[in-house]
Amino acid sequence: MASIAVCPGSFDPITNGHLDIIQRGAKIFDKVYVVVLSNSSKKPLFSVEERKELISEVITHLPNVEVDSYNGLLVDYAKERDAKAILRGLRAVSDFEYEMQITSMNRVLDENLETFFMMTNSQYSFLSSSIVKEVAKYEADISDLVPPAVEAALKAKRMK
Ligand code: COD
Repeated sequence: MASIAVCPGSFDPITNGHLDIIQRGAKIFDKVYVVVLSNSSKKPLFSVEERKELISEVITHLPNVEVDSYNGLLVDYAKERDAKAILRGLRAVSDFEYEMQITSMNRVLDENLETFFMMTNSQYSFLSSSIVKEVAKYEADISDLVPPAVEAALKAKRMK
């Protein structure tokens, strides 16, 4: 039986930290669905379609990874895809409480869905979409933080 994982997030926009988790996950699972979902506590800069487009541009070298979006609960998406695993990244202790809450809620909603955490690559431990958006606003060099397509998209947003 193929091992199928869902890697959920806001991805507003995708960073090298996200990409690292996706690439490493793609070596472990037969199939990984990267799914853009809504986080009700965040106000996104990029539309769902823009976020999906950026993700698809940076995963072309990963044949077993597919990008998608879903308007609903993560557990329902996982069921639709027949996925038994959720893949998440952990940066610091500060991530732990939030991830624990999400994981516990998802387990209440579907006890058969397991969440797997991958520790960030130390070079990305400080990296988040929010921090990238913040520094990009001031035209800082973000070429080590995001793929070139994302850098260009952030620049285009600034021009608007
Ligand atoms: N290094 C390693 N991992 C990283 C890095 C980095 N530098 N940056 C981010 N990550 C990890 C995050 O820790 C997270 O695991 C993942 O990448 C995605 O991060 P974000 O910030 O893009 O996504 P979130 O945390 O906003 O995603 C939250 C969801 C959208 C998944 C959540 O709100 C959700 O499931 N929404 C759908 C509704 C639902 O089912 N709700 C019930 C559960 S709360």
